[in-house]
Amino acid sequence: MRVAIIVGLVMSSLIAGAAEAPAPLTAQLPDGITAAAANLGPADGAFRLDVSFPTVRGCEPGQMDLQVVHAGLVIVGNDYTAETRARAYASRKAELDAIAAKKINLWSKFKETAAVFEPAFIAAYDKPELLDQPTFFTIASADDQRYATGLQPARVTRYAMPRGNFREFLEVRGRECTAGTLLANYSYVFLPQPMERGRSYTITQGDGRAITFLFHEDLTVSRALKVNQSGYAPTVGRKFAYLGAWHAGIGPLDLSAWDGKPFAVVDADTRAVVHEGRIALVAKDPTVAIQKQERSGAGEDIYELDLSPLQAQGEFYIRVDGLGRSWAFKHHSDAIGRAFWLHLRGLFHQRAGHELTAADTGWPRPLAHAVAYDADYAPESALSVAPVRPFNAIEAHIKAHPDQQEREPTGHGGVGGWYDAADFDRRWYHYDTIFDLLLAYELNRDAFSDGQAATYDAGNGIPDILDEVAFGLLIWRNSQNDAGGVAGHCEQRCHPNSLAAMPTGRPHHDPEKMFFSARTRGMSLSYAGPAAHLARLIAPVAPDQAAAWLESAKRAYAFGMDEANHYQRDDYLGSGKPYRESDELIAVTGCAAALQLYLATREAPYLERAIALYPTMKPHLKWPIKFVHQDYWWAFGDHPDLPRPIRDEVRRRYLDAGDQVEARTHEKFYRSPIDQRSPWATTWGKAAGTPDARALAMAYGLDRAAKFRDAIALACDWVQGCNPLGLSWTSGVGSNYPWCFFSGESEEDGIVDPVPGITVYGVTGGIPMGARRQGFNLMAYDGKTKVWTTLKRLQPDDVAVREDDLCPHLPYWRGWVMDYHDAPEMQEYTVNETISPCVLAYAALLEPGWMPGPTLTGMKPRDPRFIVGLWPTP
Ligand SMILES: [Ca+2]
Ligand SMILES: [Ca+2]
Ligand SMILES: [Ca+2]
Repeated sequence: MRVAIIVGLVMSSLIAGAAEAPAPLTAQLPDGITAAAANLGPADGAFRLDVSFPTVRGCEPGQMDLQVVHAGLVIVGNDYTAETRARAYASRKAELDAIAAKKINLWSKFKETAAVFEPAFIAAYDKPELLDQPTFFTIASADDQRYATGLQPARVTRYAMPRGNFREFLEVRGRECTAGTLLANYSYVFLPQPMERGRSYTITQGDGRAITFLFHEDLTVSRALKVNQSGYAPTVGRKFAYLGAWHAGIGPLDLSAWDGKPFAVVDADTRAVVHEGRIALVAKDPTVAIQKQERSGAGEDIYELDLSPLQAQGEFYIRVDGLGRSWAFKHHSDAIGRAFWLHLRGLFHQRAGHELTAADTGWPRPLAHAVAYDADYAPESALSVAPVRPFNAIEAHIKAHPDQQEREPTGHGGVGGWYDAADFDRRWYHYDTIFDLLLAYELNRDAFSDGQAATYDAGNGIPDILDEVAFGLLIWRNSQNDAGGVAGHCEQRCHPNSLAAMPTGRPHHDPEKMFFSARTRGMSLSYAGPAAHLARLIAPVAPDQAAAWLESAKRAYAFGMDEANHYQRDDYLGSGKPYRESDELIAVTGCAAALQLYLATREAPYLERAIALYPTMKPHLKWPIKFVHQDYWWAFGDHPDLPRPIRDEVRRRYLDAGDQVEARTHEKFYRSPIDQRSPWATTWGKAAGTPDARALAMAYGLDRAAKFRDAIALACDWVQGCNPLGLSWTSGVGSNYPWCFFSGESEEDGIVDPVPGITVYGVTGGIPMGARRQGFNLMAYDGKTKVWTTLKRLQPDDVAVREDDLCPHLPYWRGWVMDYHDAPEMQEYTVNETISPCVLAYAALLEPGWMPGPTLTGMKPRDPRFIVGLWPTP
């Protein structure tokens, strides 16, 4: 670890951007405000940021931040990670240089370096203790006479939490990479006098850092106001913004002064008021009981701002006297459209085995993983796990076949499908994504068109959302063998870069080969259903392609229905254990495939087979396979040939599920469809809310009830900003989104603004161990006693901490760690758990004929100065 090199990508880019002039305005400025005083962000991007940003002086850009809560309270952010590391290195330079010069293996060097450096860092990390002392801060104003001479705060409290990762050259990797936590300190500065509209204030700290900002309710965002940062659909009945704030580490911030007070919805261009309402209390610090533990849900008193009566369409913000404004949002079909488009982009950016060109995206990347080889391992599904897991199976296969040849001469068997997550595997679970896209299309056919996604799929006559389905299925079609069998897993022998062999974490730097799993009956039938479904949907516009998909589906079905092809091994890969592929998976996917082949061909034998298989399918449609929704298409639409009893039974089940989920959106909380009384943690993407909206979308597809559509919209609101953190959980969507998540491509593409369209797992209800040790406290590990010791508490004494690990007591939905190194379970994502459920939810609300405009299709990475999420709100 060469600790001297610490100025990361973010910092250098911020410096580079600082000299540019602010973008031109489209909106009128309020009287008496000049553009220079306001320091506005751009108004002409896909999301307008023409709100006032603070101006930082006296420290490295990016290491300081200011967030306004209301006229009497601002939150000053300070990050000392980089300078502390530099001082720590200087304090032990001779020892660290000596270790660096040693001829020992890299892992030993890493450990020896850490043993010297980490205590030095902890010793050097002293500034934060000043950050709750009123004498450390002076607030002055050139245009508010009350502050002419500079005043001290009435009160200051502080809090510390991780805000991302920094980058550093690591010899153990031989390159710069993400190495640790950016430690953010937040000082809650209670002002001695409330700020006045239109005045600028400078807070100067005892360490020489200073930050200047404007207070004006038309230009200054209050972080206590939460909106869907893309916006709301005019066609939806239930629309809300929220007011609430947590006094970090302490409890709900008292906002009762605004209870019953008016709010205005203001046109972002003309500043005309288009709607007025009154702020109303929803609940005082409501509790949740997720994981059977009753605790504060948001750490807030939650107030609502009812936007349901809003009639005007356009781009607006909410304004509240003495508080500030919200982020800009649309009340227009584009509000749904642009979020839908970006979620679909998330899949496009996860596409495997092909190049993303600069013509198609502002985040291009080269070709990778276009080749796949054959191996003989069992693909994993919800109903089958083999005794040897795929990584080990592939490793064994490589050892046994050192002369591995490409599967086909052209070598393009690896094209198609989506990277699962930060890793590059394509797997059976991705049929959930196929399902989401097919359902999206079936729900709302008139909303989807060719050219809508603005990629190279434009102009082929096929609605682009179905091109995405085709791309997802292509990997499996490419795996199809002469007998018709299809693989269900395309994997490598290890996670990317486990062997430290990649120059960066980007896909095209991955030297590991991809291997198809064995062709099994269950996987072939899993493929046959959606392939036939796709063929049916594109037949009117692309008959040749439809015929090819149908022919492939028929062959896969024939393979899957033939018992002679059953995959079984007496001694699976030398494990000494037998393996036999799951009969349950065959029953479930066989029935679904037969039904889809019937709907595509109207050939009676397929229907007869589907009806015969239904009784064997039904008992398996429970957890863990429930989420595959294999029986849904029996109930969707009104096919007179399908037996009425089956249709009614399936229909009832999905409507009941939809009713249960819809009921949750009436709880006195943020109206998400998430079960706030669930016995399970909100892991694996459930925190996004949109996975639960699948049940709503399916119910909506059956009876078109407005209550289901409205509840889907509330799920969209939750994931895009109507949540305690006021955060959009999707990169590129809205104003305030995660910037540092578990994606080698996004982290190492040289672009600060993250790859768009990625919805992270989010809050899981716990604080990951790594963040306890390096984010909320600084702990050291004794390799001899194997004990962790807290060397430095990062929280002040007045923040209640837990006895066992000194971590703060956090309300459930505040346990947010934007540090993928230490909290991968929050900063991971997958195409099927987070991205495609968002596509589906927004697709259900999309207006017929919607097309993106040029600011969206031409979307480029945001100037780092305006990446709000670099400093999350505590
Ligand atoms: Ca994976
Ligand atoms: Ca197309
Ligand atoms: Ca990036």
